[in-house]
Amino acid sequence: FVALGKVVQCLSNYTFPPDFRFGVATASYQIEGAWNTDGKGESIWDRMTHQHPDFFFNGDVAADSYHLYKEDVRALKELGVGVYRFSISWPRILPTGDVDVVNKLGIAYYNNLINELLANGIEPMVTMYHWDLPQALQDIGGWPNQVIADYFEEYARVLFTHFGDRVKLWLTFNEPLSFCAGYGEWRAGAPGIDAHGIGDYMSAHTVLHAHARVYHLYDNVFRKKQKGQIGITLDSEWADPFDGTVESKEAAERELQFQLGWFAHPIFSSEGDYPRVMKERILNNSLKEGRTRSRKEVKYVQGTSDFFGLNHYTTNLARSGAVGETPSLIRDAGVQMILDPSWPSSASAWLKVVPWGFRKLLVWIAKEYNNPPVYVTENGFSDHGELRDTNRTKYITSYLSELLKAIHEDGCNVIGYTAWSLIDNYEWMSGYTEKFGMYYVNYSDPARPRVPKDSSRVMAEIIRTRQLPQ
Ligand code: BGP
Repeated sequence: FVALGKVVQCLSNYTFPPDFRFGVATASYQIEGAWNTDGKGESIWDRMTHQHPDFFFNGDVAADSYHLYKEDVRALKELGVGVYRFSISWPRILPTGDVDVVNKLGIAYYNNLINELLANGIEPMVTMYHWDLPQALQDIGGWPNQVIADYFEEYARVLFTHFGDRVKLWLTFNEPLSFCAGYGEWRAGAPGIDAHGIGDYMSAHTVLHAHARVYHLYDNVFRKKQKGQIGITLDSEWADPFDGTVESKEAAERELQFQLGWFAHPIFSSEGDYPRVMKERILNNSLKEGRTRSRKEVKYVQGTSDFFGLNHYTTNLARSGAVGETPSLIRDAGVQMILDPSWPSSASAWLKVVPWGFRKLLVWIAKEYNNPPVYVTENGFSDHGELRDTNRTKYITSYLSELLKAIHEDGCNVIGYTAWSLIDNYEWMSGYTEKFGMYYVNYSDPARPRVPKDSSRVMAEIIRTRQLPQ
């Protein structure tokens, strides 16, 4: 540890506030495996990875956490985390997406995991939806179809009923920007359909409504007794102006509104609804073909989050310019995003190490949304699986250093941090080639032991001392 301490320099020596929560994060499809075991239904990721010619990898077995969850908890205990963020697989609980069939063995699996966590003094933080939609619901249209909100509410009711006595930290959705884009043309991912145009905008309507439905359900039926908190995890890069021109500054701001404001503005802003700049640019284009939102709907969604979950990894430079030819979110935004070649890289082409962007984003959120409690639900670094993962350590410590400055110098209300990720897992677009884990998993060993990397020891020390290594 001392040797690693020398590698990371100029880190902030502020301490983490006494009630600041530390943890790590995972997601069901990326770690559980057991894709068709014990009555689990098929998800859109099962279907796509099995059928789409571009996908060579899948999560059929993954880290086999369905069987090895006690190994995960052992690693969590070693890290000393207070919180474990994981997601529940909707089709493992409701194989067809519908409450007609509740899979008892699926309920038992999550009960076991939750109980094992609590027995080890670790608080569960549960994401209800981390992208594995039951295929049966995709067959009726998936997220662009507003009826999916009804199903989501009923699914959430099952979760509150079975787990709400012990789970007090809930996230409805992980990164709606990413999975709604799967119905547009920004980023390939399940359902892997050839969609373009307005599918992403229509999905966003459904997702915001579904989120609010679940928030109100909790308020009306469960909150008094269960006393938990409901949030949503949004993702955003920081967009920094490419140069000093007004156009670039406006482009950077526009990019933040299109990435983060799209979902944050309707829920967290005092104004409600989609960001003004978004509406201006798309009202006569894509959104008109989708559905605009009534005033009643805007009110229904506003204020429906007890905290702001944030996934942040990297930064881009933004400048104004035409992107794409067909109507799409990217074309509507009209921003070209550029990576500075001088920024250190990870194993993922999109992930550059730009710690100062993290602080700027936290300050932007504080200003834009009246300083909400922000829970950083993901942040992490990819490599090829080295045990001496010095670069991951540098990434995590330098980003945490900026987070500390945001708290102590900028007054940002950041309340927790769950790093991505506990273990090497199935990464959506790169399978098992890019690794984010603090624990190594040997995927050619059927026992899949969790082996600590150096970064896990540094993380454990940060959690123990509540300070960065000096
Ligand atoms: C986030 C997801 C995570 C995780 C991470 C790494 O967007 O919420 O599930 O996968 O990104 O990205 P990727 O898997 O695309 O490499």
